[in-house]
Amino acid sequence: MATNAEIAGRFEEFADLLEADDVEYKPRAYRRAAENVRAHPSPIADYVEAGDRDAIEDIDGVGDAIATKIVEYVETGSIDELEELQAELPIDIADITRIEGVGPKTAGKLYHELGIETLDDLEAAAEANEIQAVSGFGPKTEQNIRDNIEFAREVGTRQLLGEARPLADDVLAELEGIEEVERCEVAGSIRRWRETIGDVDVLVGTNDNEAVIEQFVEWDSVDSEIESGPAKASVRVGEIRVDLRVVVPDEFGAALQYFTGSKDHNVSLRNYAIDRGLKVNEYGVFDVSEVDAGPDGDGSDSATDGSQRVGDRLAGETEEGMYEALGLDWMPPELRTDRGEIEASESGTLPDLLTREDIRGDFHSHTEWSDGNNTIEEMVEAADGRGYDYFGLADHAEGPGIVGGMGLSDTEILEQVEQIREVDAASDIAVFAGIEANVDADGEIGLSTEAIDALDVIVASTHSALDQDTERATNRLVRAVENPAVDVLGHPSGRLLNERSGLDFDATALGEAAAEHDTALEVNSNPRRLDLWGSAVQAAIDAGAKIAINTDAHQPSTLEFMRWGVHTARRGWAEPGDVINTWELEAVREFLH
Ligand code: DGT
Ligand code: CA
Ligand code: CA
Ligand code: ZN
Repeated sequence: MATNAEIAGRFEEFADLLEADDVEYKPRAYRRAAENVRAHPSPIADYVEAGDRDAIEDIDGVGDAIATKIVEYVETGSIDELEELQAELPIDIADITRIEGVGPKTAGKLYHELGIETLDDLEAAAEANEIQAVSGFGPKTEQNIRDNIEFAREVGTRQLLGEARPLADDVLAELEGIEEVERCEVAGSIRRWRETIGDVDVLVGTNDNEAVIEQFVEWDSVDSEIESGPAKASVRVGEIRVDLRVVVPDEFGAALQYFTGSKDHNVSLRNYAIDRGLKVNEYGVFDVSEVDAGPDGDGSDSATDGSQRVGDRLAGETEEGMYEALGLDWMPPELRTDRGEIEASESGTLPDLLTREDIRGDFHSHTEWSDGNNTIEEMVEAADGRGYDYFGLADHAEGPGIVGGMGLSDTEILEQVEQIREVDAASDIAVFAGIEANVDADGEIGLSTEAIDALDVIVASTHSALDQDTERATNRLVRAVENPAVDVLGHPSGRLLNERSGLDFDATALGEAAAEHDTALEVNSNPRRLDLWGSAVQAAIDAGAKIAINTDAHQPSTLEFMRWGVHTARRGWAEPGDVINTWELEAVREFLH
């Protein structure tokens, strides 16, 4: 059945193709619908199945015409009108528009002028200098296309964590329901909470492979079987590939360690073991000090058969036992990226990572005052319902990168602050009056002194000029962080996963400035952003900076994004004290002051 993400994807493609065809207004309506469909908390296909048309039209931005198309897509797997448009403009529009600076209109023009349909066509035309000859394009545009084509190719193949992880949770629930399954766990990048996922890996410990594999491939949600064998099977669920591996319960811990990766972590761990006369592979930890180093006894990685089970087996049933046999403390999967975790484990200095339960609040959310869907009261009520102690509203201020009329003027900010004060007085939790200001190309934020004085929280974010070089970008972000009015630097790079790479900057330099000026750096938890990300968080914390994990929610349901933000901060070695959302209200007030 079509997922919300797939439905949203169809409308995004629709919007792009209409725009490429120079149609006005409609693309914007389709994009808005796509965004709300993507963020909708329950499966829309269920409404279609139940014939609940009202529930579909209740989704913001979905009217009669779009609802009809949603029903058509869920029931038939395609939308006639979209297919006609695709026939008229046979462009791989999602691929081509992933190149920064190439939007749907440009893609349409390149198709009409040069017959470009695919990324390959585009690359060939750029190499042959054909693009700069088209009117409205120049050598700079052409060079930009050459520079970005590889990024565009690479990102098309990975899924967002926010889309893949809920599926992985469903797979686990399904496997747990199979009687012959003794143990099961996700592995691979999904267990490490990487922000994008190549495929979903799951592992089962059982004494009856056949029964488990049979029931797995027959699961209702499976769209097609890719392959299956005696100890593994791969299926496709929607756009996501799921790899199942099946092992005996006694080797579950070893397999879990191996298939969790990362590959770099495993390579370092193997070398660490070899130095100590041990061998680690997907079957266990073995003492090979008494074993002749045969052709396969050298700790090589070709763990494919029983010849890998050599020497005395010291561990393998549990993952904790695997690390223990190597003289190491168990490491949370988020840390397994080969950025010093093995050394820290050996010396007993692994971080005491923050958890979901440590979070007491959120500093960055939106209401209908700008582009959010709900009132101030509704957002605060939802935050209260999550058990938070404090909650910050930060609607968009007007400024560079913000659609005209959507952001708040200084006067409107003062009006909104008054309303927020009223809601705060009537509410059980502390409500911060905030704003999301816009960092211009030079790092200035352009708010009036009156507005700055009236506000509790100023989140400053970049929404424009995202193609600056590293030096300029770093200077700009440092300048914003140095501004005494700024409390939090919002989504520092401005990247959109699978869409644009955003600013490249020096995370250590930024972290040092943030530490010096008491400005927190945001981990924006929106699964399309996850900005900052693991390595940048780690560099910032090492430089002494504090982190704020924010959902940037535009409706109550996306306060749930906190899950992605917390795990991303954990990938950056964040301990509770590093993250201001874990602090008590008084400490937070002082930090914001
Ligand atoms: P992905 O799927 O691209 O997001 O990334 P992973 O990390 O899930 O990679 P995947 O699915 O190819 O393999 C799952 C795990 O299996 C990986 O994290 C570590 C382990 N693994 C796979 N290939 C190798 C290898 O050649 N050497 C070692 N040491 N481990 C490997
Ligand atoms: Ca994987
Ligand atoms: Ca895999
Ligand atoms: Zn925002």
